[in-house]
Amino acid sequence: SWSQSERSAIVELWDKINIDEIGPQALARVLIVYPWTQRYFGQFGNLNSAAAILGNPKVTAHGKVVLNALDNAVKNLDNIKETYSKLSQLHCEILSVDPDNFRLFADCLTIVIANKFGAEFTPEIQATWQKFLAVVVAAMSSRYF
Ligand code: ZNH
Repeated sequence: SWSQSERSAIVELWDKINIDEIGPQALARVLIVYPWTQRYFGQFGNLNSAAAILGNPKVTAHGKVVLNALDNAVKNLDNIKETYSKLSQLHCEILSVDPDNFRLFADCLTIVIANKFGAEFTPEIQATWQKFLAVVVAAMSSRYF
């Protein structure tokens, strides 16, 4: 459960995030830093270099999809597990995405946010944000067996 200050830290940070900017950067960073994650995106075309990944329109589009899905978690802070139940099942049974990748994505997202907001992203806000993402990662992993 969340304290009032945790809730406002998450919501206030989230309100400042431009999904269309941060989503693509976070997904691109996962694909660059952890290149084995490219295996899930065989239909995405050229992922042969960092520049190709950053300029790939399918990566951009999918980064927006993933970050838009995070909006559901922010809006359902008390019910994140249930909110992602179907999505977790989809990633497990249909997409066969290794759940370790959710943590890699969460870490890259935090780094992109730190890079974007600088000193404004204080250690206290980071701690709360990472707690939030840990709950998201657990929820995304909850239907794996
Ligand atoms: Zn994922 C898909 C979310 C992570 C891989 N995804 C997806 C979608 C969503 C998501 C919403 C869409 C669905 C439908 O259509 O129905 N994700 C998500 C989230 C997260 C994620 C929230 C975190 C947090 N993913 C991820 C990762 C990976 C992935 C990390 C790898 C690496 N996904 C994926 C794929 C897909 C998806 C492959 C499919 C795509 C296409 O087909 O287009």
